[in-house]
This record gives sequence, C-alpha cells and structure tokens, in this order.
Amino acid sequence: MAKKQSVPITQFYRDHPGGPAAAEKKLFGRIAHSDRRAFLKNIGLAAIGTFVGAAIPFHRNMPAGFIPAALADAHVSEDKDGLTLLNDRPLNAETPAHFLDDAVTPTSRHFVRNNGIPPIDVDAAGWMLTLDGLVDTPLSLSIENLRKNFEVVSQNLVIECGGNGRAMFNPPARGNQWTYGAVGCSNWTGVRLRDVLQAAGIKDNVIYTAHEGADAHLSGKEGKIPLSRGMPITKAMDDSNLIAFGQNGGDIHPMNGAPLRLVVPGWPGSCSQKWLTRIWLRDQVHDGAKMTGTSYRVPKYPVAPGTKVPTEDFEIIEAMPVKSLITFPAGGQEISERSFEVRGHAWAGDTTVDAVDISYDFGATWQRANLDAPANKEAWQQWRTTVALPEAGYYEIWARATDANGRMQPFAIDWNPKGYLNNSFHRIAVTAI
Ligand SMILES: Nc1nc2c(c(=O)[nH]1)N[C@H]1C(S)=C(S)[C@@H](COP(=O)(O)O)O[C@H]1N2
Ligand SMILES: [Mo]
Repeated sequence: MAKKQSVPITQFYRDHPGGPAAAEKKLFGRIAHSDRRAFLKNIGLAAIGTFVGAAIPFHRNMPAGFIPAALADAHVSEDKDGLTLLNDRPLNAETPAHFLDDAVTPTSRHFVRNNGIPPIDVDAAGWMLTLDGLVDTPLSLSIENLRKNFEVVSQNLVIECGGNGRAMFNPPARGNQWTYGAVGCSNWTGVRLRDVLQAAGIKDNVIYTAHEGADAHLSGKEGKIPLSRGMPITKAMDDSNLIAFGQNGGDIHPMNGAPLRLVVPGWPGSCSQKWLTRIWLRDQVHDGAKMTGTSYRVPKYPVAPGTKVPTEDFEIIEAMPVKSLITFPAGGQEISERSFEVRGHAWAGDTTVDAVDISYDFGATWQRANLDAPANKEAWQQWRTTVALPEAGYYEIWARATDANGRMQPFAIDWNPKGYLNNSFHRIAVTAI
C-alpha cells in the first residue's frame, strides 16, 4: 500500500483541485463561506498582520488564499456559550433555539452579527460619541456625560437580524445562513436616543439619522466603513431606542458593541449600530454602507421564487414581522412523556403579539397558548402550553403567532432575493417513545 505523502502546506493550498477554499475545508473541517472567499480575495498583508498581532517574516511563502492558523482557530470567544459559528471573518454566530429559553437573553447567549472587524481593547473611559449634522448644537459626549446628563433606563429589547431565517429560502439566498437564532432579548441599559437628539436640537428639515461605528472594513482599507445605517427621524424619536452602555446589568459584550451601541428594537438589527461613535442628522434618506442597493431591502411587490428584481424596485425594510420561537423542548429529541410543556417567545416588530397557537398535527388543529404581556414595550413575550400527544411516534410542534393588527405568521413566506424577513412558523421535531 502506498504511503500517504506529506505535502508542504503551501503546496497543499496551491495544488488542491478545489482551490484554496476547498483546501481550507479539508484542513479545518469547516464549510468555506462565500463571505470568507471574498475576504481572502481582498485582504492585504498589512491587515493580516494586524489580525495575527505581528509582522509575518515568511509572508512571501504564504500561498494566495492562505488563512493563518491564528485566524483559522478563531472562535466566538470563551464567554459566548453554545453559539453556532456561521462564519469567522466577519464573525457571525447564532444561538440554538433551546439556548434562548430565558425571558432575558444572557449576554453569553446573545447572537453576534458582524459586517466588519470589531475594534479590540476599546477604551470605555475615553470613548466619545459625536452628534452632528442638522442639529442646533453639535455635541461630543463621553459615556460619563451620557450617564450624568440624561435619564438612565433599562429595558428588555429584541434585536433580530433582518436575515434571520435565510437558511430556509429556496432557491437559496446568499449571505449568512441564519436558521432561527439571529435574535435575542437582553436587558439593555442606556439613555434614550430621543433625549440626546433633543438636547442637540433637531433642525426642521431633518428626515433621517445616520449611524457610524468603530469597526474596520474587511478589506482592511483605511476609511472604508463596513456598515452605516440610519432610520427615519420619526422612528428615531420612539422612546424605546437606547444609546446603550450596559447589557444585563454588566458591560456590553465586546462582540455586541462595547462600550456603546444603539439598540433600535423592532427594526432590522442593522439599525442598532455597535461600537457607536457618531450619529448625524440628515435631510435625505441616509446613503451609507449597506443602506443602498439590495442591502436590508426587499422588492416592493411580491415576486416569484428566483426572480431577478431590478435594484430600483427594492425598498428599505422597516418594522420586522410577527414571529415566535419554541425554546422548550429542544427539537430533534426523544420524549418519554406524552404530555409536556411547550414554551417560547413571540415578538412583532413595533407592535405586540395577541396570540400564539400551537399544533402537533401539521397544522390541522391548533391550541391556544397562554401568553404573557411584554415586560416593557419592544420586549419579547413568553408563552406556554401543555401538549398531550395521542400515541407514540414522530411529531412536529409548530408555533404560530398573531400580532395586534391581526397579522399571522405564514406557513411559507414570500420569497425575496436576499433572504430577509423569514417569519414562517418555527417547527421542531419530537419523537414520543
Ligand atoms: N458597527 C456595526 N454595527 C452593527 C453591525 C456591524 O457590522 N457593525 N451589524 C449590525 C447587524 S446586521 C445586526 S443584526 C446587529 C447584531 O447585533 P449583535 O451582534 O449584538 O447581536 O448589529 C448591527 N450593528
Ligand atoms: Mo443583521
């Protein structure tokens, strides 16, 4: 039998029939995402040096597309517990549904969605937030200034990525393949965005906000911004929006935007700028990174699956749709009791949830769950019910929420090209033995 020859790693990358991405998968056992390929194509040596924390003396021997092991080993971080890593550059990790069972999502379980490279070792004491653009008095505020000059409030607020549920799109949509767990409801502490805007004085012609953060673009290019979103001034004035400096009674997790972030509940998570450095007010719809084209946008009209839609027919996503999550029991399990509690959360963008119904017969009949009021505006609501399965066998438990406007989660959603806003039922499989 021929002995397997060991090959220098450079040659392995260069000669692999599937290219560097396939070579990497072979080495590291992970799927190489399209995002990762784009990263590799664009990344400069200087940027790689920054990430590994040192110059690379033998960089000339590094094959094109090579990922330094220091980066390949990157993990979500020790204090993010049980999250599923979808991509490590940029870092994207979701929370399995059964790890979201708490009414308030622990910091260790809050998902992470990064579009760029987060700042590291941030200096909270020296952090400054600028408020400018069309304001009467531009402001430059430290976190201490925010704490001292404005009312500090704590609220349970839902942040959900606009692409949560993308993995269930058919035909598939490019982007992070979120299943159900790009959502969380931590208890956020901060000051009301409205109060700070009013302190700066909003000029009459303002229609939109624009947000900037301290993360770096994946390309490593100086001055290139990974994400800068905004919202209509009417939404910005909602008293639920926070400029937050605390998460669950402690500091904000570095991957969730420490030391300062926006929390704009009910709208796509991308509105909630992390590592917040600047808010400016504009007299036009903000046109920053990921505001234009097809980013966080959907076609203005329903389209058949797979349709190519002209860019000018897309519109900006505003409130997120009604949705529910089954957090207990965990899906895919054998259950020895036929009668057991099913529970979870439900939320509905800027409105509340009126009802949650559960089915274990593929939607033929539904039973109404007992549903709590939200702890505060824009918090998710807890529900529970007991199901009694008639006999042993395979079942699916489906959850379906209805919002205060009578809108109900659908079995299947209208397809859209970028895979946003999937609010079809959460379904889990259980086998009663
Ligand atoms: N500065 C900055 N803010 C950001 C992002 C980012 O990449 N950079 N991602 C946004 C997106 S798309 C989402 S869904 C939320 C996710 O917040 P989390 O990572 O704390 O869960 O942060 C938003 N804020
Ligand atoms: Mo997002």
